Amino acid sequence: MAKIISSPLPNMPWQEKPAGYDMPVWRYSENPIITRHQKPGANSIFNSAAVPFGDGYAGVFRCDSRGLSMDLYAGFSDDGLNWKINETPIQFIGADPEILQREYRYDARVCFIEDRYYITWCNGYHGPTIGVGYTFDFKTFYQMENAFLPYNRNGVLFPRKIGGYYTMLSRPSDTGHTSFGDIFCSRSPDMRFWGDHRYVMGVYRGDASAWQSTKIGPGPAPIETDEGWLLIYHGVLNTCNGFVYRMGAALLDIDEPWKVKYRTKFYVMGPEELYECVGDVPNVTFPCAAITDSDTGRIAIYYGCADTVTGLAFTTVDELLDYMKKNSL
Ligand code: BMA
Repeated sequence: MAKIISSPLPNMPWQEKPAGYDMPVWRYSENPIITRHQKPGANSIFNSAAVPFGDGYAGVFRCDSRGLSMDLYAGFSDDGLNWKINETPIQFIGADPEILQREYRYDARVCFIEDRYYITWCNGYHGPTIGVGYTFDFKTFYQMENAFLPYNRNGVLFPRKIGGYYTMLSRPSDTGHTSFGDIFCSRSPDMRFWGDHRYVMGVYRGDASAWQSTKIGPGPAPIETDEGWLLIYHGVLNTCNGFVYRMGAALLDIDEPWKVKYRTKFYVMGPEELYECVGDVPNVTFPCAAITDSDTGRIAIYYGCADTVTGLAFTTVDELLDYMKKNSL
């Protein structure tokens, strides 16, 4: 068994793979775990992040209001399945007042590094860029400077410093519904000044792997394993009916994570169920968080479904690594 390098989490949500199922990632049978109206006043709750916190779990949720404004809300759960989401959005403090001004906030990732939970999200600042903040308790949230110039989305931190630097994946974009997108890696000594920008991987041009031919972006914080960083990412195909978002997996070098060792030619999960195919934006499965148990190699993936509700899916480190090695680009 490949080894996940983190802590045991024996109480994490889990279901065994259904008999006869031939995909490496399978859905929780009670999906969606969060419905569109779970919080009063919400139009939709999706593309959200969960982490172990205390004896249970905490998360940062994207809730679009019935005015369709996009904002981030803290939420809590005992079991990672049943969530209570705060009624009011996160109010960040700190930073320069100019940076604190909210245009829009969406698609948060949460990553525990050293002593705190960092939050990265798509932050409106004269166009989308990567907002960065942190919390110790999911009650008080501090905002820092944006990591990059606009336009950028999908800022995803690694859970520890690599070679002495905080390290972040991101996907440079445009002001709209970007029709391109490759994954890059950047480093920072202090979480404020980012540089050493390196290309990690891009869209696949050709029909052998068309599901990732329009744009790709990092999903959950990479999972450290004894074989490298396991990255779950999204890949997009542009069709005559719009974008279709599926999930893939890659293995990145442990010390130089801009070097890709394997990358799935076939998607590992895509929109199939009704709640993934029908909603405000049809045909979207968008992973934003993964929780793991180092003892068993289990992985639970939180993903947005059709930009409307939140689903949970399961896999293991061995399922993904085996699939990747057998079907690598
Ligand atoms: C992306 C982001 C995501 C969304 C996806 C599909 O550009 O806006 O939040 O899930 O499009 O609409």
